[in-house]
Amino acid sequence: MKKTLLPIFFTISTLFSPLYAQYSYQPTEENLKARQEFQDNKFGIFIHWGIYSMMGDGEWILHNKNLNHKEYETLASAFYPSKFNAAEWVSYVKAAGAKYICITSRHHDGFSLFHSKYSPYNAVDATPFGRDILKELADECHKQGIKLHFYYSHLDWGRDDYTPLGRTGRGTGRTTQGEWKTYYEFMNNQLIELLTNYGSIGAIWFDGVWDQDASPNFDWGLEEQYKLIHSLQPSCLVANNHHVVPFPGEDIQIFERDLPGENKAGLSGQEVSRLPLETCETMNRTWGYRMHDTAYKSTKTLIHYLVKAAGKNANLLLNVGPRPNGEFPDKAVEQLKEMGEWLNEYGETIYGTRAELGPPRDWGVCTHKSNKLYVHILQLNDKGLFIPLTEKKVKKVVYFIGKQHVKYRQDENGIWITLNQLPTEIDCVLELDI
Ligand code: H79
Repeated sequence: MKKTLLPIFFTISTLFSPLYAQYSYQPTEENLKARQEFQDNKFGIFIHWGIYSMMGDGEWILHNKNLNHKEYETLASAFYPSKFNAAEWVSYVKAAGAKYICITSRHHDGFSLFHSKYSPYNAVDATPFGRDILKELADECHKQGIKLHFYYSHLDWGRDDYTPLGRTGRGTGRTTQGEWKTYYEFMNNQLIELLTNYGSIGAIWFDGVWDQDASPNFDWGLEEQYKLIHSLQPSCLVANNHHVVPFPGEDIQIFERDLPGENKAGLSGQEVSRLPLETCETMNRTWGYRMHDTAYKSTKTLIHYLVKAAGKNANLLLNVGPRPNGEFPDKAVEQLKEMGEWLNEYGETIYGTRAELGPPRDWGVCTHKSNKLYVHILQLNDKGLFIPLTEKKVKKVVYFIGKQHVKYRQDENGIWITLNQLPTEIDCVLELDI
């Protein structure tokens, strides 16, 4: 049996990823440790910020409106975020109970939010503000004990050496074609800067590989790039939002706007791997600041999303799109604070836990940590609850808040719980001693 499985495996992997079939990646000890810490952290804040924020219409405006990239680039000379205060950003993130920040070091428009020797189109050299946003943020994160991750776009809508043109950014007025080689070197040089000048970096979060979907044999040189990252900082986790199953060299698997295994937004049909997982989502509808997007999800919905993610072994990376002046939008600040208040009370049932996976439960999810199992009841119009828990012997069931005892009975099928009253909380958590 084993003899036949091997060739099948190789055939499949060769078919689907011809470029990576030969590459075996062995993560280092410190990398494996960083993965565990990443999973323990559970909650991060995504920050989409750049010169697009000034247009108040999201980070895709250059593509969406087919703007001329040279005209667009002049925005940089008006970028003066007078209210930018890294200490304030980090304190909002801490107040939210989040443990890390992932910020757009360079998005698809190509503008770098950090000082780069390899392109003057950056926050220090191209703007009157003249400050290295990432340096100030990194210093503050390290000071306040928040991990820092860098989003980095593989795709670029303005450079002529991002070639061939992909599926997006075809209307930005590029007339000449450069050499892929110089673009690849440029990216790697910037990655060296990001991993050398800003202290310890928790992850590099790539995005944009899907732009070359139409050329399946397109060689992004990921293997070498990932090796470069790991050689500079072995504990830095490599993530890639390519919307397919992870490639060798990647340390976590990410999902966009969906919980692992779900595909409501249409970007996540891929299988769920055994790597640590993360899903990113917006508070309103857009990533970059969009002035007319006031469709914020309720705090309850956001907390439910965090809990459901934990119940699927995934972290939540929740986005904020700061205003062009550098402030977090008021609504974002308010909701982050409310999430933090909830986590202050319930954090023990989220941080450091792992999912107790089982058949999907329409009422909620379960997480566990050492000898505690946490039953998160998100929606239940009944006092009765059944969990098919057979391997673990339950010794006690109490409400997590108040520690009031709850009646239960365990038999060979699982555990039958009878709640004292119908749940009304955002998340009614039961604590089971096992
Ligand atoms: O940074 C945020 C977004 O700007 C970026 N990722 C998040 C985290 C992003 N936005 N959309 N997408 C990624 C996915 C884009 C998918 C599409 Fe397409 C682009 C749909 C149509 C054009 C991919 C390429 C699927 C078809 C072509």
